[in-house]
Amino acid sequence: MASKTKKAIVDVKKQFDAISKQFEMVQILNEKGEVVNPDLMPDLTDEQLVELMTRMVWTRVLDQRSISLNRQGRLGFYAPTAGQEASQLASQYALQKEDYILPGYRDVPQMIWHGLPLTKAFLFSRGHFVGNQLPENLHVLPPQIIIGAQIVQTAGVALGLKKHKKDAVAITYTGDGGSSQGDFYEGMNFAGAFHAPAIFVVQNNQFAISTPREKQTAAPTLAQKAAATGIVGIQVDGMDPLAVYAATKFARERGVSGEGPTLIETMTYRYGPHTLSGDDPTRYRTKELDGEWELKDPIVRFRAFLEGKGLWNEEKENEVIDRAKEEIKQAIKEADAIPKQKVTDLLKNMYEVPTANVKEQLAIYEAKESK
Ligand SMILES: Cc1ncc(C[n+]2csc(CCOP(=O)(O)OP(=O)(O)O)c2C)c(N)n1
Ligand SMILES: [Mg+2]
Repeated sequence: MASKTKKAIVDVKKQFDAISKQFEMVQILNEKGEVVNPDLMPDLTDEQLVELMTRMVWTRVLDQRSISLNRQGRLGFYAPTAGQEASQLASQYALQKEDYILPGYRDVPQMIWHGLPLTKAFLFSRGHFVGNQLPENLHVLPPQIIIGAQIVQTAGVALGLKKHKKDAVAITYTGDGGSSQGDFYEGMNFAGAFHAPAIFVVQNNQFAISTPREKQTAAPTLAQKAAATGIVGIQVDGMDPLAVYAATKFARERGVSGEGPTLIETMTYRYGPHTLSGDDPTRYRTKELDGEWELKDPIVRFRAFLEGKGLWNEEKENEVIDRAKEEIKQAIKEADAIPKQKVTDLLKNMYEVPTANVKEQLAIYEAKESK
């Protein structure tokens, strides 16, 4: 029932409109590869622009090859990444080596470009413990499977960086679905309260498995979820590598200069299924929707932009594709050469000091494996 007061206690439309206005999507490069927001153009050199494109093309090949290898039974868990290259790689490109990445299961490409050997990525996919033994100087954590858990962990890592006076940030990635989790708010709230140098990237690929973004939350944008915890929120075109790079660079600078955390919502799309474990996107997405997003493709628009500057051509792209295929072949070979995981390997990796029952099981499996 409408109340009988002379004036509404709040102008609902005005409030919602005012909020929406503040979180309008930032774009620098449009779908045709034209610069539409020159004031925000990041100061990347020609070499850096080419490097970013190279990484995106290389990673698209990795995605295609990973899907084939999975179907041949040569890889295990795999969450496709095609469509999300700008969101994933342009944000990582704005980081420094000393920054920590706390990835989700779809974020293996950022780990690779931060320095994870590809062989390790393949071993992770196979569930092999060596895949989670990360090089000491590599500032990444293993991919998080529990939705949203990495947000809380990122708040902690970022606070640690601040307390140790490091010139670095902790960046984490989650999905649109992840932004509906309790951990998401807790982590952002904590990081906000302590002005911790954290960057929360919400890769809004429009679906949490089969659940559309609209059914996840009543909030018109995910970026505005930052406001309630007193942190800055930005929505960017996640298919635009320049916008993603500029937003992440801005967030990093804020973080290291003590201004606190930033939330970046990247508007993106995954072309493939959720994972390769039986998901069928044709049951919850239309061809029309897929088609709309394919027109926004990050590689297509960046290619057009770079070709316009005389920095890219078909020959260059083919070289990158061939190199990627060769490096992938080599890394799979190396992964195949690692001895198969034994039950005792798993048990030995449970605790630094095994508990009594783990010791007991170790003895049983050592006996079995020695036969
Ligand atoms: C706490 C928790 N609940 C449920 C799941 C099962 N689950 C795995 S992926 C997923 C959807 C996540 O969607 P989103 O955050 O949008 O990320 P995307 O896969 O689209 O990148 C769910 C519900 C889980 N892994 N963890
Ligand atoms: Mg999603």
